[in-house]
Amino acid sequence: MSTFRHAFLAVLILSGGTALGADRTARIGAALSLTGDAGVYGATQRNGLQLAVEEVNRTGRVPGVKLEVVIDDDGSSKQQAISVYQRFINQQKVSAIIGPTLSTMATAADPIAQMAKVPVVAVSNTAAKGITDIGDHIWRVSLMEKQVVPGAMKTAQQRLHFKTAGVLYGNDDVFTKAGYDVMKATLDQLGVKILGTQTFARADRDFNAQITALKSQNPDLLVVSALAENAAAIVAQARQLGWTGPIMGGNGFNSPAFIKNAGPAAEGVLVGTAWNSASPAPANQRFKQEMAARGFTADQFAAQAYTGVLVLAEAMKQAGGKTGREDIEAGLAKVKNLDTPLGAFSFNPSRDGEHEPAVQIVKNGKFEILQ
Ligand code: 1QQ
Repeated sequence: MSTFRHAFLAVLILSGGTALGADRTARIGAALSLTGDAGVYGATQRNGLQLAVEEVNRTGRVPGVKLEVVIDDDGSSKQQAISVYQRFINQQKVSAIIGPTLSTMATAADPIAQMAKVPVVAVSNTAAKGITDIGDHIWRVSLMEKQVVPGAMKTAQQRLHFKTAGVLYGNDDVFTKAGYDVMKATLDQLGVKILGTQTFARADRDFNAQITALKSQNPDLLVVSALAENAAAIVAQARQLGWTGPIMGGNGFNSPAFIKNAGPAAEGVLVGTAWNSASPAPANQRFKQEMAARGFTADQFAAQAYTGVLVLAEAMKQAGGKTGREDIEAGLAKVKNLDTPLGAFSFNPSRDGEHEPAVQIVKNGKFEILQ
């Protein structure tokens, strides 16, 4: 396929709704994994972005400014993420970038935005290292695993009283490795003995050897750091192999696609989450209603993407409706206690997001927040 045709097929421009009297267009590039093994995340991220852009434009949230989001697919690949960033920065001349979906792609592509002084708002990267520490142009909405996992594991331990664990993690992905580091540190801190640790690669489909090895050590809990596709296969295979004990996952599990693909094996799986879907706060209820009205699945990734657009809109508002790269950056620094579906959102001095996390369990084929 020619590059020319590819660009037309891959790029989707969202600019729904028209603000009265809008005289400036702020173009934002969103690098999402729409195909490849992280495609399940990108699909709902796109829906969240679309809803937010429509709302911001319809309600005239940034007086005098209309948002336009250019969505491009990174194919769940580092090289493609770099190309998408280069197009955003040099051809489409975006004011800011949202994404990319995975931390692995962010570590490869964000340095390009940093060098070009283009603000990036990460909406799903959870690795502690290699994202906002790239430099002062990188911001993030998504909570890191270290902000979510310790509390979630503590809650799980209070309920399940586990004393030992077996751990399985992907060792060729920035996020799954970072998630493992936090899980290990937390288990140590909680006095849970790790009886065995096994690894896999993103391309693996058969986890029988690793699960059998862990099961033979008879731990109280199985802990897994994996992306959604691998997570579903691991959980399904663990149940097939007769693992009846509790399973706790990391952020990769937070997609409804994990539940769909794992089927009944997903029941009872626990995972910490950045989105309290049960929050009665009006911003969250409105978000869920509007998603449902469009036939979209509301999940954590959609809520974070939606929040990313609100944060950028707020930054432009704080910048007095200016939409230049530097203006947005100055505005981002002023975002504080923003009302979002994730709760009251603020950035800390390291440009990482802060808000309340939650814990969820799979019940009857759906995530349910543990109260
Ligand atoms: C990361 C993640 C993934 C699960 C996001 C989809 O947390 O890569 O950082």
